[in-house]
Order: sequence, then C-alpha cells, then structure tokens
Amino acid sequence: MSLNKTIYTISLLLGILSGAVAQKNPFITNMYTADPSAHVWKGRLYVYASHDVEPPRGCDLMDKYHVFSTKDMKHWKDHGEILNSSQVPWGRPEGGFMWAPDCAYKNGTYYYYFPHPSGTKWNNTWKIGVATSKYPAKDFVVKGYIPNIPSMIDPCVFVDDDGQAYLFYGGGAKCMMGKLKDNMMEIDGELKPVVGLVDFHEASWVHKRNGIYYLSYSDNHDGNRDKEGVKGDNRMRYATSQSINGPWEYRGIYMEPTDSYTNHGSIVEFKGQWYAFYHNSKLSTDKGKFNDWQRSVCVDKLFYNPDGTIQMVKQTTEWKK
Ligand code: FUB
Repeated sequence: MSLNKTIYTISLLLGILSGAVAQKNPFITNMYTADPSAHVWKGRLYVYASHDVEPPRGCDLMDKYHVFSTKDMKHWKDHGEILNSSQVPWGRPEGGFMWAPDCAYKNGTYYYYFPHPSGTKWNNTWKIGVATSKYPAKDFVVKGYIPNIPSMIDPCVFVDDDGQAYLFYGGGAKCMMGKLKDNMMEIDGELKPVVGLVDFHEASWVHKRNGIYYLSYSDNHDGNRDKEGVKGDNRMRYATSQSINGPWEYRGIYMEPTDSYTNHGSIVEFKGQWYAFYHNSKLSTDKGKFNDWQRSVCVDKLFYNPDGTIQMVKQTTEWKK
C-alpha cells in the first residue's frame, strides 16, 4: 500500500472511531421550526424555536414552542412542547402568533420570553410574555408579560457578565433596549431606541466576545420573491459596541438570504467554536405561495477576523466537526 493510501485509510478509521458524524442542515427534521435562539447552560446547547404549521399558512397560526438540545453538535434531543398559545391567560383569544422567543437564566430560574398579541387585532397588541421554570426545557409557567412597553416583537434578553440583564426587541425598523429589573419582568428606567443600525428589520440578538458587544439582526432586503424562481429575503447584519448601551457601529452583512421569506439568527460559542443559527425552507414540501413559510432551523460555524469583525457565514447542507 502506498504511503498516501495508508494515511487516507488511517484517517478514515480514526474518523469512524471518533464518531465524526456530519451535522446536517436543517438539523431538526421532525417538524417545522424557525427563529432559533441558542444558549449554552451546564455543558449543553439549547435551541428555543418557534414552530411553523402544516399545511403552511404564513405565520398567524404558529401556536407552540419546542426546545431542542445537544451536547456534541451531532445528536439532538427534542424536549417536546414547552408552551402553547392556549396556556397564555392574557393572550389573544384566537391563539396563534407565538413568534420568535428567547430564554435567559438568572439566579436559578430560566425566563422564557415570547412575543404574543393580547388582542384579536394582533398587529398592535403585542406583548413580551414571560414564563419561568427551574429547568431549561420543561415546566415553564406563564407569569405575565413585561408591562408598559411598546407593542413590538422578537425579544432578546442578554445577561451580562455582572448578572445585569437587558431586553432588546423590535420590528418594522425600530429596535429598542432597556435594563431589566432583578425580577426579569420589568424595565428598570426607560426603554431607549438603539441607534446606529443600518436597515434594521427585526430579530435582534446580542452576544459578547472579548469585551465587545455584538448586536445582530435581519434586514429589509427583498429578494424579489414575486419574480419566478427568485427567492430569499432578509440578510443578517450586525453592529458592535464597547458598551451594551451603545453607541453601535454598523459592521456589515454576515449572512446572505436563505431560500426563506424571513431569516432570524442567533450567535453563540459552544466548546470553543462559534456558531450561527438561522432558518431556511429546504424541507418545505409545499409547492404553493406559502412554500417559504415552512421553515427549519440550521446551524453553521461562524468565524471572526483578527480585528473582531465577523466573516460571512457559509450556509451548508452538511459539515463535520
Ligand atoms: O416567525 C415569526 C416571525 O418571522 C418572527 O418573529 C420574525 O423574526 C420572523 O422570523
């Protein structure tokens, strides 16, 4: 056997022995999922996702949330449904509209934040609901909502190294942020607009790396979905700041559109590697106009340049660790 062949055979065997199973995208295939918020708690990575309906119908009937977790980025566990619109006492009587959620941990409690309307006229009755649990993936009970804040969607609750939590949220060109009180359910002081973002649409997400704050979000890019054969809308952009309170400096696009009408991302470090979570519509079986509303969550590796800027994320259908 030649040296090259021997090296190839040994690497193949090592790969098999080390269980180098490829991570496939989308990685959740038992149901349609969207809007992944990823967090690492006690050595496991948890993904909080919203749920697209079958048959597809835009996003008005989205009524529940599942949590998924992994310890190795290869094998995923579906923890099942953690919340349904029927369990929201103050919620829209017709249900539905359980949009992009987030989860935060503080002092032994997991706080689950979800945008949900309180009235039939859903568009101007959005609340940011709060459910709590002692566990990251079960037993969530709705405690209420964050009072006295404008009707907007897509909460992201970032807990800084000193334990102070901040709410970021918004949609339709407006992003706002504020400090949360220790009870994690009220704003301490006033909300303020986040300035410095370019073409903000929705899906705000904050992470911190090497002392720098990153605020990522989806933009208003329109992929001309009405043109035959052309799909994909939102791109993912980001800004950075030395302080959680800004000012934010716009840094650029880190992900091109997927084949979905929307995109919504989160960025997290797990076991020394950074990852970008997002969704696409690759598993959609619908051939009609709602084809891109059957979304599925995906994950790819994310890399930084030496100056801290984010490299464009390569969307893959399969990658190895
Ligand atoms: O999934 C419903 C909505 O679509 C989310 O709240 C937005 O971020 C967009 O992904």
